[in-house]
Amino acid sequence: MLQVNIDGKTYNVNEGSSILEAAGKAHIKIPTLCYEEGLSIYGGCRLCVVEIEGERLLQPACATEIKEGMVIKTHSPKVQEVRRNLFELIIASHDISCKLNCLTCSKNGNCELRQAADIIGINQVRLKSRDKGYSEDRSSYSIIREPNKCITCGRCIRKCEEVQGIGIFTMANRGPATIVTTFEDKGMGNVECTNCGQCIHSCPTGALHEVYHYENVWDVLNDPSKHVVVQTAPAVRVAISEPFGAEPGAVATGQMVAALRRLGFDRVFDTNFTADLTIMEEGTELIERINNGGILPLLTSCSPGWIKFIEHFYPDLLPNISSCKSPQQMFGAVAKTYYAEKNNIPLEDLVVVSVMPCTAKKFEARRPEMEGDVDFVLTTRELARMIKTAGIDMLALEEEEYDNLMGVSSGAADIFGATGGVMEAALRTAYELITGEELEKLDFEMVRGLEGIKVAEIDINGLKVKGGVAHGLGNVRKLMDRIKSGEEFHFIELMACPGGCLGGGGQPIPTNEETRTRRMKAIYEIDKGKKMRKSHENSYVQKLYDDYLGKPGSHRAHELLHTSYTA
Ligand code: HC0
Repeated sequence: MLQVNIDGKTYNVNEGSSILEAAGKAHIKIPTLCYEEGLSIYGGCRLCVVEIEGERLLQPACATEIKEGMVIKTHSPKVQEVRRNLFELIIASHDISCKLNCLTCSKNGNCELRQAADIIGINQVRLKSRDKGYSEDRSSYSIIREPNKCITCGRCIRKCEEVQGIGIFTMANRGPATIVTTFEDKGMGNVECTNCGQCIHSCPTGALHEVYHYENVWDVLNDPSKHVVVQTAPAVRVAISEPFGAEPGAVATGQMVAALRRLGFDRVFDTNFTADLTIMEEGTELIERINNGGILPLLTSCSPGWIKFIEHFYPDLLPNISSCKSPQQMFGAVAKTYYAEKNNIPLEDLVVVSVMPCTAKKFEARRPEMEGDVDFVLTTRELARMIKTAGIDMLALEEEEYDNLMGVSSGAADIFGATGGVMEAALRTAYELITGEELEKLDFEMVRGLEGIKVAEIDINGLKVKGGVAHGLGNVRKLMDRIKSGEEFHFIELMACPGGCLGGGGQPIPTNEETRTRRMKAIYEIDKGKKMRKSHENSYVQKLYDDYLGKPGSHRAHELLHTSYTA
């Protein structure tokens, strides 16, 4: 422990801490823009400068390590003046047509520039905002980049490179002309972007945001000739209440369902229903591959960011990918056949909308292999915006139930939203279907939690089934390299986003270590509270097989629920 004096008070601080960390522990807020927990230190914005006794120059708190006996002033007049000047320079390179009112900006309500302005005490902006004149990058199905709002903090660059292990962004030009761009300025849709949207969580301004579908959804909701059904992904229910002021991890399933009905959706269904269906199909595929000497390990196929990643970086492993469509796409396929036929709804009138925690799901819905299953994909943030725009006080609503037929699901489906959840759900079903015995302990703790890579072995009828789990594409890459170097597994779950879907690029801001942890806890509590906790016990899924699909892995099931990917 080291002793330091911060703003006149003495603190004991862990060796190796930065001034920023030490101040944070002392509940002193120092403004930052280029700093983000979990990323390397850049020290570029300089907004966090502090005064250190005995040093002539101010030092950046994020990049300066605490030394024994340091005397630090975090908000002295000198510090404040320098911060105000620096802030004005940053603002001058940002498109502030919003004048920091953020009326039309995607970061309305959580712009870090606005938050920094509050701490610094900005009451005037003397420099004129420079029109950089860059055009928006609209080349991606999932993400829009507005370079005029970029303040070159470099967080998106570091997130993409250090956490996701890809690196599609780079700085170009020098001095005031510096910008963040993609390789040869090709646009995000034309480089190795996986559409995961983690860069959106890192962007302190509105320079990165999802491609909005909510206006299209308003249009169909307001068209009386359309029958509009909606599905909600497992991880949305534990995050949707955050934009309404609730604590992260507050569960709002019933209120969300009620709000969706008030928005005008004709039926409110659950992606969890097809998550249970996925377990039946993927479980069958796994058992077949094990029994018939098929290609192993079987790799999950539900995270579209991961699918894009394997196509770009490990195309030789594509035969290992499960042929199952993701639950989102299975839902669309079933809605446009089984549901439409059962209810005599002409296909031209039926619109399928998804609410997903994920930006890559927008890309997935447009993939030529399965285009048409799902019409529009809203992120959790977009849904919150629609509910607010309709004047609905969501948290005050009485809870409502999903519609039947495709709205009933098991706890195994709920846990799909957390890293390790698909593996656990599959193990619960595989064990019982193979052995014919009831599984005594349903909780597979060894595949839970936020550790980057998890490995587990379970004995099923004498066969030691080895599973692997990785989340965040940086970890996914490490696990893929282990497979390529010969390590043997039977089944591997891969999710593009840190924490799994609960940390998806479409989730409310902030999405960080704390919110991920709390949403994850909520997901496991939902599962624990359910009576039905295994996918194969879902009677509505069984009915779908009886009425329409035959049995898992049938010809009809393959036509509707399976696909293939090519690099
Ligand atoms: Fe997920 Fe999914 S669990 S990918 O993370 O498998 O987005 O929540 O909807 O499709 O069910 C996301 C979340 C889903 C799908 C499901 C899977």
